[in-house]
Amino acid sequence: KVTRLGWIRNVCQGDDNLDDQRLIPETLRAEVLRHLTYTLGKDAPNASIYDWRMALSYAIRDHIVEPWFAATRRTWAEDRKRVYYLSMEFLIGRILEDATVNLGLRDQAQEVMASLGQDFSQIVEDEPDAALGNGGLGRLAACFMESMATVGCPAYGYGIRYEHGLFRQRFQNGQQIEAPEDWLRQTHPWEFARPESAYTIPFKGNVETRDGKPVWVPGETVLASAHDTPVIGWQGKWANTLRLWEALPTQMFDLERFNRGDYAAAAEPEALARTLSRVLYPDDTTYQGKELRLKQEFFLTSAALQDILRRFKNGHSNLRDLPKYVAIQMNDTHPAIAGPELVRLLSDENGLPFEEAMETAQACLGYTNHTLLPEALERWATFTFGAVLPRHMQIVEQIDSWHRRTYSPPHYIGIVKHQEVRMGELAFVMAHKVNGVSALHSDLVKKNLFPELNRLHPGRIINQTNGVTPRRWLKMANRPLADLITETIGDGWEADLDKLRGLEAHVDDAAFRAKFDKSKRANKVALAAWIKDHCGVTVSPDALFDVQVKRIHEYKRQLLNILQTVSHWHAIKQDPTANWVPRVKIFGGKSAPGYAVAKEIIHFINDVATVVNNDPDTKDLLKIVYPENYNVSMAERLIPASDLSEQISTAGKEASGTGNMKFMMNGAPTIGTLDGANVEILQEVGAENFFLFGLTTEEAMKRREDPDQSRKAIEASQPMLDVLQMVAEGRFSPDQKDRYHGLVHRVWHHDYFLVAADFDAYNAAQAKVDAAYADRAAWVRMAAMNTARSGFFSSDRTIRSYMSEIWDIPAAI
Ligand code: T68
Repeated sequence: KVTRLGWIRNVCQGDDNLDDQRLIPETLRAEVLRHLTYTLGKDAPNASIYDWRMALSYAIRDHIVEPWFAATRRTWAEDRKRVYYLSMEFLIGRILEDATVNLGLRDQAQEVMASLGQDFSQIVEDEPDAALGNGGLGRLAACFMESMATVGCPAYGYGIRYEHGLFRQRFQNGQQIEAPEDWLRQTHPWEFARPESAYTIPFKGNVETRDGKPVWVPGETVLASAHDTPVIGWQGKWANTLRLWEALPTQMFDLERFNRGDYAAAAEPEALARTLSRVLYPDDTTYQGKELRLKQEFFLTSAALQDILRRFKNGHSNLRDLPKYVAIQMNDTHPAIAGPELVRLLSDENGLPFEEAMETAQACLGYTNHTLLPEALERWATFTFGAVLPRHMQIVEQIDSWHRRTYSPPHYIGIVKHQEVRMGELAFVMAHKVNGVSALHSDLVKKNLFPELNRLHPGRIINQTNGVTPRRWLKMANRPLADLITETIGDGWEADLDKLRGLEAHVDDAAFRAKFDKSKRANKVALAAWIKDHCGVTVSPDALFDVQVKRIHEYKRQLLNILQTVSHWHAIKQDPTANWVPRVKIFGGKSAPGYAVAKEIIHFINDVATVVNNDPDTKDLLKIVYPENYNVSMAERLIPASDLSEQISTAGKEASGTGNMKFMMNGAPTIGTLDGANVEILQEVGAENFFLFGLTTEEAMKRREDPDQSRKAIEASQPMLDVLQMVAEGRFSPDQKDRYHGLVHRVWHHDYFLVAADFDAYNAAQAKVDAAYADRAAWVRMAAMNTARSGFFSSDRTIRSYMSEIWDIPAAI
């Protein structure tokens, strides 16, 4: 029998022979009971599911702390370079089960809780999602944190500890209603508050000149106070820190006003300061020039940079050495104020000359671009920027003229242009590497987004294709398939996903295929029960589960999907006795609260679902479900149960996509366009295992040149004409027949995202899917090939590539 610390020590020393050193369940049981009793002050007979979850979480957290200390000590001892990942979003989801999986304690945890009369899966589901992000960008940051811990890359994630994460979505008469999310109402057991690590963040005021030097005299200050969550990697060999900042007032409250009886005014400074970390902005891929958002961005960035410099100085004195020990990655332009802020800290506060500060900052900074959509590119009015950050406004001007002086661009490239600060250009100029997130996207970043800057700085733009962590998205979310993989090719694939190629040797073995099919069916049966429970719709696990889950956006074309669904429904009704493949169409996703067109699409999908699901003619052949409040934990349930992955964005618009990779790993072939990382998925899996359709990026651009393109496409397609006519007639809105006239009008006349142009091709691809699904052996083979060839999309591969090509950090593991 090995003690807990002894076990952890063995793991830390790289002893992989865990089997005979497993923590014995009696120890874990005692630890859970100890926390229940002494940390929570609860007696077992009176403990609620919440109490048990907290007790188990604390017990599991204890096991993370040892490797966490070990990793931190080793980083200090070896004086290693660290990565600092700056992101306004970390879309983490639940932590408990993921932590037990990575520690190799999942089965023990289940056993122990059963011995205490508790159901482990219920406890897991009691945990609220940490939803500190909107979508792909935030989830990527979370996958990267897990992969950095897995590959042993010393790293800190820096973000904001939003009191309210992404809103909760409900449907009322088919329409999206937003309600505040409240994950911190219950104690969050995974974090350690670090009130001793706090920094003053200045805002506003003005810049004075003293002794010929600029001095920023702020008009307001708030305090950034740290909360640390350890992030444990696979097998607990390494752990890093996610440090989230909470905004607090620098003065608690105004005692004088309080004593005068003016209680509301007395509490004002506190309320004002706290608004900075109150709520996550729910807009993805659109941008609004709100002052509070700029303040949030500076709050995160300044706190992070002050923390980074403090840690650096604790062991080093020459600030010019900063790039040897510090790599700072900007997750999109949201923390792009890091450029001028680092220059300010190095020059104003530490006395480096401007040009040296510039060089040092650049050598530390990297910038990841996640979008080409013009409406998502951050630009701040110089008026707002200068009022909130007066010193930074001066530094930005200085950077702009330095850049022009140093590189003499043939064309005028302004960071400040038309009275706006352009954050993309700023981030580009301040970074030594700029990366896109898929091969296609990185090409477009060079050609379309920053063509001039790319000519001026050849080699600065590189590609880093996204990835996802296979621990959460396969090992944890899909136990039946994970177990089959281990049974078939042995273990070790979790941290070396290319090993999945070993499955290819088995795809022609009928016995293997039967097991593969059985694992998928188990997930579908579980999902069908959940759908019955949550949506009240009965679906058959024998139907094809066709899934599109992601934020609702015109460019992602949920509208194309639902219009094709209408067409399919109509076709079944025309010929009810034909050999139709039963389908379940599953949608999931939120719209930005102010995005009216996206909200209308949600309403429309729900209206179509109501009609179709109540139609006796198509009863066993077509169902549409749209569960409310899609989030990370719902994704973990839906993706493993999917047969078909919908990745149908207009070519040239989806930077990468990461859901596409999760579906592939879980054995769901893609129906998709040549967009984002779909291109690389197609390349890896082979055209015979992918349902490709639609215009290419170039063709799409060309097509838009014809102002009449959508009308022509519609008039050339009888199915499209039929569908639009049904919608316009009010077939799906009998209570308000003209409800979707606007929607139909837009498809006819303002179809920028080319729904009409791609409709027939999509329809044909869906018919191919039906035919393929009907041939069971061939279908399962195709599904298995998707899993087998998904190794490239592990975020471990992505992180190793960032380490060598951007951060210049060698791997420890
Ligand atoms: C996504 N971007 C891309 N943005 O759309 C997706 N934006 O193609 C890509 O796979 C993913 O990033 C990871 O690279 C987003 O998710 C946002 O969420 C966002 C949030 C705030 C402001 C702007």
